[in-house]
Amino acid sequence: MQEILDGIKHAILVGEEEDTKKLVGDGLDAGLEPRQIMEEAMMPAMEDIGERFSSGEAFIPELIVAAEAMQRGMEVLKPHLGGAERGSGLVMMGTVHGDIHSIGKNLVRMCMEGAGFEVIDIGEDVKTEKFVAAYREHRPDVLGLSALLSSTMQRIPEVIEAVRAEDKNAVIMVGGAPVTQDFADQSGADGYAPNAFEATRKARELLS
Ligand code: B1M
Repeated sequence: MQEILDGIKHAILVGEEEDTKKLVGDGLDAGLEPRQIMEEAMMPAMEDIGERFSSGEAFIPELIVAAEAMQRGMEVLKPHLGGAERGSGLVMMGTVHGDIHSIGKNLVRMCMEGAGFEVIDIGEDVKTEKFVAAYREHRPDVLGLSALLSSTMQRIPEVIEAVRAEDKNAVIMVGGAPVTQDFADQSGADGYAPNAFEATRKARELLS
């Protein structure tokens, strides 16, 4: 099993999309849980490439090919991400303005869909006005905001304030690598989750 997990991590790191898909499938066939594949192979690969980027050993093209391989692997996992408990309700999510990171948000979306939520994904680099307009149009039960940069997470309080001006009862949850529970509380969010699995649990909790 460890061999498969190591293989997935390596395939993502070197951006081998076909190998990643095959090995994720092999892992599932061998009885590995989707969460284990995610937490013990796929996420560590992204952390590793991020550290290599920080230390100057990897560059943007390497981040991009690793991200593509990660996304292909996630597609294989997607049908297996359903939870035992079914959620219900409409969730709308997007990554804040100035931020094009999509993988974390996509994973949260997949887990929520797997758990029975209907999810409207309004994409990345979403301007505050677009969040408000989309909120007005869809009136989701939960709005999810994602941010991956310490700079762009500063947009979160602004989006929350603007959406609450539209609907003071809007239920809003936030997440992304630099976001913390403290930051979420200070921003006025109703919920925070550190990862996609917790995000699904938190959305259920907020709707119950
Ligand atoms: Co960028 N990047 N990146 N990047 N990138 C980071 C985030 C960074 C930490 C890398 C580093 O320096 N070590 C760093 C940010 C530093 C900081 O601000 N703190 C960084 C930087 C600096 C940049 C650029 C500025 C680089 C440059 O151009 N010089 C640039 C910015 C572009 C922009 O947005 N304007 C940039 C660009 C890119 C790529 C486009 C090349 C690519 C993204 C491709 C894509 O997403 N389609 C990329 C990547 C791949 C990364 C790393 C390596 C991986 C991110 C990722 O996908 N992680 C990342 C390093 C790292 O994370 N260690 C890095 C895997 C993913 C599953 O985890 O996104 O954390 P994550 O999501 C988790 C949780 O956070 C949570 O659940 C998810 C799943 O469990 N979560 C939520 C996320 N959203 C949530 C919402 C919720 C709840 C939970 O509720 C609504």
